[in-house]
Amino acid sequence: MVIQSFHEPLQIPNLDLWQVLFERKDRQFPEDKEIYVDPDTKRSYTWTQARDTAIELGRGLKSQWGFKKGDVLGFFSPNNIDYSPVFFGVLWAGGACSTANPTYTVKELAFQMQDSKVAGIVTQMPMLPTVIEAAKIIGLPEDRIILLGDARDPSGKFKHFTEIRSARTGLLAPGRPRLDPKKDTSFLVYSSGTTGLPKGVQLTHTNIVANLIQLAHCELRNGLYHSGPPDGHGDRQIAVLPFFHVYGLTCIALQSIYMGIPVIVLPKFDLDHFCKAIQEYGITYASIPPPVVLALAKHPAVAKYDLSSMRWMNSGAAPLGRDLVEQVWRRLTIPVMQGYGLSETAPVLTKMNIADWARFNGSCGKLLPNIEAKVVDVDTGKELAPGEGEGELWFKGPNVFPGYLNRPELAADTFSEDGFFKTGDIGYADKKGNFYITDRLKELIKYKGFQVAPAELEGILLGHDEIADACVIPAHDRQRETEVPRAYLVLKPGVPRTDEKAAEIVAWIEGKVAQHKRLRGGVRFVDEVPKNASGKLLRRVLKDMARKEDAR
Ligand code: 4UU
Repeated sequence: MVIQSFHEPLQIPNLDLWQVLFERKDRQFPEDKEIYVDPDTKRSYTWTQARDTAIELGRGLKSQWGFKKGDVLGFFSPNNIDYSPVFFGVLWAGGACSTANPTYTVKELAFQMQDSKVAGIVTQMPMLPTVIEAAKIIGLPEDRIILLGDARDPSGKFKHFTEIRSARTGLLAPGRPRLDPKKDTSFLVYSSGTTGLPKGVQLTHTNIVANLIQLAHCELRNGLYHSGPPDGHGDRQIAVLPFFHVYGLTCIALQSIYMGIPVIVLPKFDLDHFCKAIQEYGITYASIPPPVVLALAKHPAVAKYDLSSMRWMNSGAAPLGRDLVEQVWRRLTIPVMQGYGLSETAPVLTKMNIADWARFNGSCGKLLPNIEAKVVDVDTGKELAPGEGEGELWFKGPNVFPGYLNRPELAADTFSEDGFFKTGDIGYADKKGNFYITDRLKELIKYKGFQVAPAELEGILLGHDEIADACVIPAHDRQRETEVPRAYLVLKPGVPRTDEKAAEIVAWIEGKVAQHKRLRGGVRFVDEVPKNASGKLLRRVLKDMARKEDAR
């Protein structure tokens, strides 16, 4: 049974993202409205400044690098107000952006940049050494590394992006290539999907355009997203979610310029910095992951600030405990509403309506417009009606990606025969159409909303001299409201199964992976890792074991 959205279907224009953001005629806010604001340096971009910076950069990339339609620029940077104007430059030139986690190690960065065949990488001074090493590995010339942000290279060797520009001629400079919004990629974000290593999720222009329109429709209906009068007293948001991840990318970096909502851009989450900015700028809403909800519910420092301007918050990217939602409400009278989505769906699929908030705590909301869903029984393949029970969640809609980069063989496992995307998430819909996520069928681990691919850690662990076999699964750290990776290991004969050995392995892997992939759930030694007759890891058995252990 196909579950339909209760919203009326929306018209999704056949335009590319640049056209929708910068060329549409029905913009509801003035062009000199400040959109991206840095609270520390006070530097900002208005809508026009973001557009003009992008055109100049796009023209510069074209004339100086020969950057053309289909080329890819890699991003390796924490949030900064320059981040979006730079990716708009790439979009202007008809290219795509491959956004990477700026805490990646050299190898992790090289993997993604190689896989997406970047023509260049944009970064900031503190990450420059990592980028230089990664560029060497993939054979990218050093003059294709450029900088954004406030710090410049004192030696002058690495150019700032503002040095790669050519002045625009006329209001909307000619020279943009013609794109096919339904086919051409705008962003390549990386996700491990249901199994294996991270893969490039090809988000088309239409995928992102659709999600901006779908989301805006819901939030306007909720009475949110006021772009406000020209003097700027509309909604204001704050970015602690990173722009390299699809949640921060669509819901903050892009939605703000689409709807004309100023966004205070923070480089990372720091509770005091976050609360101070909310108070100082009268922030009215925030998209956040569950650990930030936890901090708002419990951290004593929150009491030092006046957060009364905040009208609502959206939590997503990982499960959120109902009691935390209640605690935030009691402490701050802020409703925290949930959304649910994936990199592969650009990202939002379901969203809570404000009218449902108090009654359906624990739900991640209802289907966005133009989205259809199925709940499919994992054992029988039966399609379940709302209220009939839980199964794997499948979705179809204009925001669903066409496939993984260079991996056409994955299509058969990723999509059903009738074109539904199989998420690998387990959940159900109630009779009112509210969705609930209850478990995960796929391998993925989410540390504070960040993806950890077990296969990647297992591959590294198997490279350890003393490890014979490995299986990594999510454990639950309730204190931090997050999953953490835990390794079940078979040691080679004669290697002692001691606490020291466990600590040694945890420390060994720390040097090899980005911070969020560390084995925070620890290491457990076992005689064998459970496998089925054909040798496939039975993660479920260990996941259940971990669940029992963590519940103690
Ligand atoms: C339980 O994390 C994301 C996208 C997050 C997002 C986007 C818009 C959240 C809210 C919102 O409004 O993408 P990925 O690809 O990094 O991870 C996707 C996975 C899902 O498959 C699911 O397992 O993250 C998990 N997830 C959630 N789990 C995402 N949202 C939720 C949720 N509850 N609300």
